[in-house]
Amino acid sequence: MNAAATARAHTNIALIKYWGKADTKLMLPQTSSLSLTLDQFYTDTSVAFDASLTQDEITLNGQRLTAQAGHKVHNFLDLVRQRSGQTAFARVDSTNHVPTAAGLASSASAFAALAGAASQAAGLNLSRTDLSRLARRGSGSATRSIFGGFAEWHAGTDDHSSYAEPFEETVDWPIAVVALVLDARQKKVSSTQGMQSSVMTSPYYPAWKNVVNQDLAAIKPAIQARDFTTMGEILEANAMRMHALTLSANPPYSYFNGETLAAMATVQTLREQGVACYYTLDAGPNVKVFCQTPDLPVITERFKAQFGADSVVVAHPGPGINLQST
Ligand code: 2P0
Repeated sequence: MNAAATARAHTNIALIKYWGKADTKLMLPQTSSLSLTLDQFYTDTSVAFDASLTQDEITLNGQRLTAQAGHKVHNFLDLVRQRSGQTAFARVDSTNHVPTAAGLASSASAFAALAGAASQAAGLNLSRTDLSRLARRGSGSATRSIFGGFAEWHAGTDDHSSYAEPFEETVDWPIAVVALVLDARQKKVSSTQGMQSSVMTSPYYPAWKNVVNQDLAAIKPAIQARDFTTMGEILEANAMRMHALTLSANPPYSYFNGETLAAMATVQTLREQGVACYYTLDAGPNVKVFCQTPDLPVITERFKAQFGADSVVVAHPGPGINLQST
């Protein structure tokens, strides 16, 4: 049995969003979702179980985490220990390769990499589907980061039926995502809190569940047909419908700031000028713009002029998880 392993997992951006849990313990979502894994943003994690340790030792970006800061990782390791019979504590060393202070979501790549490295180190040898189920217990969006390219997370109804699978793992389509770093500060309302509030209090939540089913059914053939316009229209509408769940919650909240709105207006202007591009946003103010690679120069120039060169990061479709026993 290998007691140590490393994994690299990339983050992903949802085209059809996950916003709400049906089961907070098992991390079952209210709806299915669909994402694109990105090459520029990833997490490298090594895990070593060591019988001489008296507690889990967790290091993130070179800094040792306190027990409080590391409790999600510790709970996740407990799950791996339960399943594998491994009883030792672990040394976890994790590095996020996200452009400096990008304020982009890292829990997807972090928990996908942790699921891979911890399960491998504990000798579990999981299939990618089982890895996806396990990653889900750490963070919902991590479910999809096991796979490269476009991945769909099937909501399911229990631990077994809730997992992601590739929709198109090798994306032979010259598309890109321009990430605009508008505010790198930590968000005020965490995703977990925000989505729970939307589920419990937004009168629009039942409508959202229907919208997701319709948007998923419509975007999949658009991706397969390489119909960029239809894909873009659906992903942009889906993101705005998700954000309508924040504004319609009680109390209302929002992840937008003034620059978010300015960036969205620029995307609309670019489209009026004939450049096909569409925006999406997660639980924060940073806008991500889907486009086709021939249009990258005009789009990146425009945003660099508006927000500064350091605020513009270009990503392409990325690979699935990479595991190594050490
Ligand atoms: C997504 N987001 O589909 C959605 C869209 C943000 C907006 O999944 O509570 O870190 O750990 O399951 O996965 C971000 O939330 O939340 C997210 P938990 P997670 O990508």
